[in-house]
Amino acid sequence: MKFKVLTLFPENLKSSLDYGVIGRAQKQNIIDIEYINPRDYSDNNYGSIDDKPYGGGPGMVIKADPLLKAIEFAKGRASETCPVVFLSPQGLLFNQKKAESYAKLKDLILVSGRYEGIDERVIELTENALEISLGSFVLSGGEIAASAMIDSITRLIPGALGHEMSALQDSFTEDLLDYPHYTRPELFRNISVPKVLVSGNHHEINRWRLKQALGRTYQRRPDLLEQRQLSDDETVLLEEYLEELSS
Ligand code: 9D3
Repeated sequence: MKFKVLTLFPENLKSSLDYGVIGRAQKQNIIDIEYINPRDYSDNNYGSIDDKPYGGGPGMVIKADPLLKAIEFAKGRASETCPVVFLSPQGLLFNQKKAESYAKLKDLILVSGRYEGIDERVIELTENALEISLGSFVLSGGEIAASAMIDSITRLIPGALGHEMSALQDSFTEDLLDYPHYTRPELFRNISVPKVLVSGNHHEINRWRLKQALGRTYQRRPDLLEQRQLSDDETVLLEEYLEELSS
């Protein structure tokens, strides 16, 4: 996968992507990250890429011309139908399903904004454009969002995680929150590890873990359950979880 990231602060982004899983994936050529700075496409001698918003208001807006030129440069080095993701608070919500579909692509162009926003005509003039948000909270810029998105996509590309069980485990509790984890000691400040986990009965352990995952998802993220059909077994486990709560 080749990521092309348009950013006014390539060094900020690079510093977070050159380490850990993503750093390793780059060294192994599983992914490649190219940084493109719209400032290099400024049409004036001062390299200015922003201006005051029409209609007034606070902040500055990234100008259409240098940004679109930078996008066209990126597109010239990518496949014809390559999506162009604009990271923006106005975007559709990013999720694991989107990460999985992007992980299959040959290349992906990411545009991370700053300031109050970008000239809307850039989005209108860009083919295969889509706006993506990470959630309902305010970041100072799109770089952190781009870095989070690259991370979540990269770890889904075969080989990026090494031969870990993590990816396998994920599918067991797909679309569910994780079950609670414990390690030694068995008794800590008067709280003991759930008995079933020290029973050695792996059928019962798996049943308990799935029950906890279902129960916690029901309580904390009911939105995730609404997108997911529960099997008969899972329905029984969730009912048991709720019963155990009230008893
Ligand atoms: C007061 C208007 N703000 C819009 C909510 C302005 C504004 C805030 C933050 C404009 C840009 C930004 C920078 N954020 C991103 O570029 C961004 C973002 C985010 O802030 N939250 C979640 N996902 C994303 S993706 C890109």
